[in-house]
Amino acid sequence: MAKAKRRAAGRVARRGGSGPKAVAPRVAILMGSRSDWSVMQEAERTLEALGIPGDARVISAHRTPRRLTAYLDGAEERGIEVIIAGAGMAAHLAGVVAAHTLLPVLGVPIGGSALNGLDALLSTVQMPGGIPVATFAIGKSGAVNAALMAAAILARSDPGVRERLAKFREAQSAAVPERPA
Ligand code: RP5
Repeated sequence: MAKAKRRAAGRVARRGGSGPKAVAPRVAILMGSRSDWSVMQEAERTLEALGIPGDARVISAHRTPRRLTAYLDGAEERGIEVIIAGAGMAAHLAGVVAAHTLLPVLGVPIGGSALNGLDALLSTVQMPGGIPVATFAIGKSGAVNAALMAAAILARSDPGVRERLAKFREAQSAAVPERPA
């Protein structure tokens, strides 16, 4: 489906309404557990700041495998363009998601485990050749950067997102003081 048509078709998909805020999500924010939300919320907040509708879901590769395949079936047709997947411990979520889709998958390792997220980092980043997962920093920095990368991907074909991303960078630079005190 053409991009403009897809967006128009999905405009009522979110919140099931037809009001001005009912916009089809373009970025999926998946997480292996509700306990990941405090980290993954940073991805949602960052996307919101850039005016990009996200769709946050708890989907576990091992606890809810059917939910995973059901969500990914037709995700592209529903208007999803990028998938962010965050998980902790033996974090196979991003890899399994990537195996089910041709959409770009951005992996966020979640910390808080006995190994402080090193387990999740290695599980996410060490994909064997053939199924790529772009992997970000452990925790909130990774969630923010995954959202910014999603925006950069969308910005290639969306001048509005590109402009908002440029403004975000400008504001970020302006907020850095020249002197420490
Ligand atoms: C992973 O196991 C989740 O992504 C989470 O980070 C971790 C622990 O999950 P809970 O036991 O807190 O649900 O699958």
